[in-house]
Amino acid sequence: MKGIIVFPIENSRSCAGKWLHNNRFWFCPREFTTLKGMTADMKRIIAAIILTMASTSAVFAPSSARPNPNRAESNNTLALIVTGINKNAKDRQTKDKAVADLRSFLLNNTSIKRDRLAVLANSRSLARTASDVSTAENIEEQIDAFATSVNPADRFIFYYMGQANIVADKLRLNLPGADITHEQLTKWLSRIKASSILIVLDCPGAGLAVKALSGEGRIVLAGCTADQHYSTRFSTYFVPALGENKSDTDNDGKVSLLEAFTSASRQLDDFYRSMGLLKTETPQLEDNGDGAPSDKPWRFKQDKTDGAAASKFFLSSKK
Ligand SMILES: [Ca+2]
Ligand SMILES: [Ca+2]
Repeated sequence: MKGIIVFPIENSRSCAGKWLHNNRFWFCPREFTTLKGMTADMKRIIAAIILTMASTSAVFAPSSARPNPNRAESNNTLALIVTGINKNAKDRQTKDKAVADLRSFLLNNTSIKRDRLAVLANSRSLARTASDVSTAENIEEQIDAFATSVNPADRFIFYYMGQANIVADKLRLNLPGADITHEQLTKWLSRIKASSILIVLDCPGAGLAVKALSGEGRIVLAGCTADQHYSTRFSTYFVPALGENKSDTDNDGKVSLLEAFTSASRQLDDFYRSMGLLKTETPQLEDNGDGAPSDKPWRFKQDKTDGAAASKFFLSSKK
């Protein structure tokens, strides 16, 4: 019975320890005896005081029930998907489909709102519907737009799939117009003050950028290592895996980022094995902030390296 208040009549010092206990005021039995001797008017006055205090009992609520001024206002997810130029028609088609599928998944299967999802694609891309061209200027502008609206409790996703190459130890994302280096991207993304950031680079040589992009509260996925320079297929398997029930290997009803990554990695293994090809892409995951990725994060409990944060990161709001 929260809010029952009993009011000491006199000698409050003797009852001081009983004034407030378990968020309630209590009578001191001795003073209760004194109350019996009061006139009717005095009792009415006391009753009025008790009622007034009862109506304001929230004042005495525990601090945990009060609004926390430090609590962030929201925990939305914001996402920027980028795809660059691609001279190989078949590869371009595959990437465009993955971009369209990712956009559709984020809008239909997660809590991401339409105005918090941006897609930037090259002008020939089928994925260009409702998107701007993926120039360096537009990417920086979009990141800055998100940087001004993001709250610390929000999550932010940057997802690049396309072509890239390494020049002078820098990964260059191949975009319409000027390329951008992973250093430029790192600098721009540092403006996003979200407590949880997912960065996916599905492009040749992606592993080179992992160290620079990693950090506290960040999960970085790379489609392949720094030494692998062929076009990657990671998103072809990873994007569908985000929404597939079969990815949910621990049967908790949700697909974690780690489960989707694991499914994509195993399907890639199967693809190269079935085609009799030498595997030219080994996906990497870094989520413990030390800059060194793992290609077997599903072993995080044994290896004590990356995978724990990704196992708790969920995108889909429904199975
Ligand atoms: Ca699961
Ligand atoms: Ca690591």
